[in-house]
Amino acid sequence: MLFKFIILFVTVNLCVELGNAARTKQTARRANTTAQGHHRTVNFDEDEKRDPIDCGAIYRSQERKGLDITSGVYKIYPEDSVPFKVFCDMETDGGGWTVIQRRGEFKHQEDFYQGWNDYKKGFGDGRGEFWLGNDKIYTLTNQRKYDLRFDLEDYEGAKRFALYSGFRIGDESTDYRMTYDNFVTGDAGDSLIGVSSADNFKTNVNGMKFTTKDRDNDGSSEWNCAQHYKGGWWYNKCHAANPNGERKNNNSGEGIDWFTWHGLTYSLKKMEMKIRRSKFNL
Ligand SMILES: [Ca+2]
Repeated sequence: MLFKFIILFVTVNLCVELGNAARTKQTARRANTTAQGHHRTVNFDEDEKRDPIDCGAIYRSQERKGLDITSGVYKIYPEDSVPFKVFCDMETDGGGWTVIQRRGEFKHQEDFYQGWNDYKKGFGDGRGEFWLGNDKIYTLTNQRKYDLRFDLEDYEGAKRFALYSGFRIGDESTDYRMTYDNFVTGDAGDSLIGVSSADNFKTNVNGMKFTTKDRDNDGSSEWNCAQHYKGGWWYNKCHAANPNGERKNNNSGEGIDWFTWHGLTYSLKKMEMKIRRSKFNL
């Protein structure tokens, strides 16, 4: 009996020791990761050794294996997260884009006038209209440095885009505060800044928290911008771009608007938001 107890004691101790060793190794690896952080944006070789953390990694992996690279739904394995499915745009400007939002004319038209928890978790159909979800956007944009691209289309079939660098959002404790570094390029113009100069019409949304009809974090002390403009967004007071606005609503600022292209009384036919690691094409 005593002998069995000693064996058990030794075994338990050994397990604890092994556990500690594994943890130390993990910590070391994490520290290493942080130290090399700035190299990661261009080093895709490293990503070959693990599950793809985004659509860009899938693109490079398929490319290397000489496989077809088609747009569609893929499973990704972001760091510090359970895996989830996303729609990958493998065509636009070299492909590798993880789509985080889509508006368009589909059989099922999604309601984007939703509450905090809906925007937190995401909603809609990944092959149709959807919002990926603020928790997932947080997870994705905090792995590396990402670009954000808006692809727009009007009812005449004209297409324009806008590209931003360094797009990132905070977690729920920050109310999903959004920041980016710069407007890079795009013939749609920069409507995330909009017309911010006028004091009573602050449209610059860089640094703003997320606002929904049931959670007011915007820059207006007079009203809730999400209620006012029928969406959920990083509203200031309130916006010059309303990607989650109401379809076919041409009232000022209430539709799917992009001020620097069609103003605030033209709700666009299509809109997509997608992210990709910076320097993907280098
Ligand atoms: Ca308000």
